[in-house]
Amino acid sequence: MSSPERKHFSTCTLCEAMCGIEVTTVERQIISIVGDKQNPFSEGHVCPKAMALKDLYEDPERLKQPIEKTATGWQTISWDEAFDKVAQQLFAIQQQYGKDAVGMYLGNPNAHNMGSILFGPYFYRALKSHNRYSATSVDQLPHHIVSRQLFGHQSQIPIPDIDHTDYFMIIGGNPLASNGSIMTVPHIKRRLKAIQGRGGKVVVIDPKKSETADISSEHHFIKPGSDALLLLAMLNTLFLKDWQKPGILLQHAPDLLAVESYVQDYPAVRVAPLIGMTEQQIEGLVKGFCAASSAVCYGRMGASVQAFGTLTQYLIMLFNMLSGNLDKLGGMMFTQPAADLLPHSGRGSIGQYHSRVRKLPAFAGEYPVSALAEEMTTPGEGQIKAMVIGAGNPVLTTPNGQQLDEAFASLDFVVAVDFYITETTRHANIILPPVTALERDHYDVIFHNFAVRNSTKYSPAIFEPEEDSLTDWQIYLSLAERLDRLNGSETKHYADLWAKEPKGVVDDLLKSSNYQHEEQGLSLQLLLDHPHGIDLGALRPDLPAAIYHVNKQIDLAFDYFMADLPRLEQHFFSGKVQDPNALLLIGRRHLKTNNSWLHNSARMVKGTNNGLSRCTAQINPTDARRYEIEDGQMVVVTSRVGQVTLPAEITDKIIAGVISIPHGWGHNKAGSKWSVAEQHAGVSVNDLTDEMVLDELSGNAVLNGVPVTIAPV
Ligand SMILES: Nc1nc2c(c(=O)[nH]1)N[C@H]1C(S)=C(S)[C@@H](COP(=O)(O)OP(=O)(O)OC[C@H]3O[C@@H](n4cnc5c(=O)[nH]c(N)nc54)[C@H](O)[C@@H]3O)O[C@H]1N2
Ligand SMILES: Nc1nc2c(c(=O)[nH]1)N[C@H]1C(S)=C(S)[C@@H](COP(=O)(O)OP(=O)(O)OC[C@H]3O[C@@H](n4cnc5c(=O)[nH]c(N)nc54)[C@H](O)[C@@H]3O)O[C@H]1N2
Ligand code: SF4
Ligand SMILES: [Mo]
Repeated sequence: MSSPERKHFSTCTLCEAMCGIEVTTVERQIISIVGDKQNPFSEGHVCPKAMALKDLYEDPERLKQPIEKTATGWQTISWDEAFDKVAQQLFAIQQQYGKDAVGMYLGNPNAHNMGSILFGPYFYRALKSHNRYSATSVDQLPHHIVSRQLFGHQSQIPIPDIDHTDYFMIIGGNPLASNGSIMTVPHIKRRLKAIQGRGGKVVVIDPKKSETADISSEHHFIKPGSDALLLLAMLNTLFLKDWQKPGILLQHAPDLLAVESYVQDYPAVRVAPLIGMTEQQIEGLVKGFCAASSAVCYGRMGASVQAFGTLTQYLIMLFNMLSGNLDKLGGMMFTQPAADLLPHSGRGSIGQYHSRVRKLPAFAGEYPVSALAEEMTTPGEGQIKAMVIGAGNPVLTTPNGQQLDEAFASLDFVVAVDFYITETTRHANIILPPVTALERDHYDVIFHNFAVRNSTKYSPAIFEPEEDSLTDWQIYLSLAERLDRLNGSETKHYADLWAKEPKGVVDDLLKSSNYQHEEQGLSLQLLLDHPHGIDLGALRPDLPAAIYHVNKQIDLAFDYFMADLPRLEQHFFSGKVQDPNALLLIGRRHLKTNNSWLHNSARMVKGTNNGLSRCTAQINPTDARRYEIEDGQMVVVTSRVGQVTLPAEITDKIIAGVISIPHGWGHNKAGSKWSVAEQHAGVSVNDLTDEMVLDELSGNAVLNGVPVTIAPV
């Protein structure tokens, strides 16, 4: 008799949208993955990537056992042997060179992994190294700093109330491809159309007419990296026209109107030529925004990961406040998550200590990842001699990847917690592979905090763990316990942690929430009884409760943020001439990619534009004529740090003077092991991005607006 089919209700963890999925299995096989129509949050939505969860699960190249690099190649070893060896090596290196000699890089998938979030910290604490890095500093670091300063907690980030707004301004985000970021929002297209359906507007500001711009009500091209200027001019216009209406927000931020004095020097007429817009366009944006009964200005990747990313995010928040749209229905709103980690997590320290070589400030215990290579290669006390990589591929995802690749090769010891041999983990001496997402319990401890609607959902592992398989938290806890023992530290608490598991922490958090469902308080058990999740309602106005500062007031921190204005002046108005042949490099995402690591799924890499690989250099027809480049022709792109050769794709969707190359490609390094990805290698755009150019307020990398030159091969 054949085994029966079983249906499981779970959650896709690949991007931030938290789509509910219905997974059909027979024994340990996945038959199908479709959207869970009964999930109250995602209502059946999934994107093509959901099927990649199956591909990942089935991938014959995915590691399931620890492996060790030996003279004769990779050898499988037991978990115990692997843990012992790793702990002993890290301990020995720290004994010899000091605690900071072991560095750690944490990648993006950790944010989607409740085990790593809740129990990973035991391992970092056992390491006691200052050399901690993560993908945050190639991504959302500016948002954390703005929220830390204004609202008192790095993760208290307000979210666009997309379902109630009448005017949605998107600066440097392309949610139609990314499915939203710092805005957990399944069904984005439907929700954007709904804004237009109720007579509202979706306005996109982007150097490219992106997929989102294509369905917008208005799209305005902007010169990469100049968004801070646009925002300054928008604020200037707001005061000039006397359109400011902060209303009740003045009670929470009494010095809000003082913004006027900082933006005086930025009238639209001064700024317009530098950003590639007209005065009329700028005024029109402000007018439309202020005339709407509710409006929200939201900036993401393109606005954050550029030379003035932190200033831009700050000015966006000021604009929302001065137009009266913070903490208002249809504006930027705080969330009320059921399992709220924020009160139990670090509020985010700024510049408590500095990196050894370049003296860059640490934020929340992490240095900017742009400093990682130099910390490995510059001799002296505190030099990194060994690295731990957890769910990250920084050789492809961080600036000057080529240099970082070489730096990794110089280390004494590398351990990776990952299930692939990637461009980065190929440097490991030992790889510790956790199970994939569908084989572990899941609660979105981060993304409920960023969701456009309050909801709660727990997804137990779909499969019983395979024999001899471990999840991330079990790996981290095993290492932490061993390290603590070697260091002679207290280890009594580990027994409780093993028994409690991350899900026990989630249960505690749920039980401490004020939410009720059908007259019952929330708990893990209640969520297990409601496998599609539970809707907890729309976002609610939440000031001043949402503020973590003791005085319950928003701290506008003018001195901190406006201190960046002289640098901005210098950058844009000093008369410094740009290389007339430079194009400005920006990035892009495709619906079927996920940073660097879904290219081993044949389903995700097939079906590309014009028969070209997905990794093309998009340029405007004007630039193509200027440099005598034909569509599909190979071109060499050069920056201060490196050079890549890839096919050109000529499109008038991109503004002249700009070139777009996606990240996460470049699967052509000897020793990585994902054969499908290697057939679609592409090149790594981060061989062009510059680790020495930073958003100086935050130390965030500058991945958009990088000057490059281009020539046909
Ligand atoms: N030029 C340019 N560069 C960029 C960007 C850009 O827009 N332009 N975007 C930046 C952004 S926003 C980000 S977030 C970073 C991402 O940068 P990273 O986080 O460094 O890279 P990922 O490609 O996400 O790599 C994730 C790795 O984790 C592994 N993995 C997946 N799931 C799990 C898991 O559950 N557990 C463990 N242990 N491992 C797992 C995968 O096999 C893969 O090797 O890239 C950044 N880099
Ligand atoms: N399919 C898919 N989805 C993903 C990911 C993925 O790799 N693939 N990655 C996930 C991750 S880790 C993240 S952080 C999110 C990111 O999600 P988003 O923030 O939506 O990022 P992108 O899709 O890269 O869109 C960035 C947009 O900014 C524009 N841009 C570039 N430079 C500038 C500039 O200087 N100014 C302005 N105004 N615009 C600019 C680009 O043209 C692009 O349209 O996506 C997540 N979702
Ligand atoms: S949008 Fe796609 S990748 Fe993101 S959670 Fe939903 S199904 Fe997964
Ligand atoms: Mo990201």
